[in-house]
Amino acid sequence: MSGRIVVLTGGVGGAKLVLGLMQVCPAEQITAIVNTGDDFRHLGLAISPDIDTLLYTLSGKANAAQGWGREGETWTFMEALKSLRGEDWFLLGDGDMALHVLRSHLLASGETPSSVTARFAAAWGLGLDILPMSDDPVATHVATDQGDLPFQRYFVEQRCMPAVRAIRFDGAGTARPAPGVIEAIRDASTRAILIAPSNPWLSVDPILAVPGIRDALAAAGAPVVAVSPIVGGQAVKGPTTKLMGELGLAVTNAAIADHYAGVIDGLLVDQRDGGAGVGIAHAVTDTLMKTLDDRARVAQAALELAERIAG
Ligand code: FO1
Repeated sequence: MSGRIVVLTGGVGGAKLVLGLMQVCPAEQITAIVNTGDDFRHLGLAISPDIDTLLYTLSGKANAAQGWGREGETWTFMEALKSLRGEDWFLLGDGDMALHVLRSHLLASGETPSSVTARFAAAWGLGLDILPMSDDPVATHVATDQGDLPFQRYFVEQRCMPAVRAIRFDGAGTARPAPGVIEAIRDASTRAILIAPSNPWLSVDPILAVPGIRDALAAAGAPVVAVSPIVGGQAVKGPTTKLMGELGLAVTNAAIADHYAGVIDGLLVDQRDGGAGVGIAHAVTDTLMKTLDDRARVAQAALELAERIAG
């Protein structure tokens, strides 16, 4: 089928779905809109984890078991950093450092995050459009029982242990959608807009918080279908299950559908949970993505649900 596929993604689960999409439709038809709320400056470097996880995953360089960084990474830089008593809570592999150093250099030279991301995607021959949600800084912070934490301090340094009371996205109010983001959502040739099974509160909400994006999705001609991050009554990876409990939410697909109310037209749910209480158009499949075939199956099922909704 022709037509553009737009996918909103962040984190590890998101990258898996995009890789699945790459198996079922030409890369040139895919536009990924990526969360940049995880971005932060560390040791003077501009770090953009969700962009990098996607670049590594789609280029076959990712450390799949770890979910971030490169397969076969070496750690000479970290050993030297530790010997100098540098901050060592955030691990920067030797190969990974090339991304951070080059990105930081290009940004300092005046390039935009969009331009740098497109340059890296082209260098690795990925073929799809990878768009940061915004070229303006947006920083996810979590208010916890241990105080206010920038995202990486919560996620990595504190290993998501603090109880989350609230989440905010500093800079979102004045951030503009990156070039191409609104255009892709509104494109008449766009036949489906997918929200990957990323953490809705931590990885998708920052994208929806950029002024103009939520409204564009709500008004989009193409159906918007989310893939639920819940499998068998809990989220597969990361802090989603714990976070939902802390936010006073039941870990159900009904809660996911409620969270995306007004934005999505359909929800793809796992066969272990079924569609009870979802209330909007939905489809049921095995959404556990362990193998490449799994990822292709989930991507295909999401596209078929979108097609059914487009009717
Ligand atoms: N996640 C960790 O749990 N520990 C790390 O030391 C770590 C380093 C790191 C370096 C570069 C990068 O792009 C991602 C990195 N991540 C690490 C993952 C990062 O915290 C992301 O925010 C998560 O993938 C969630 O999106």
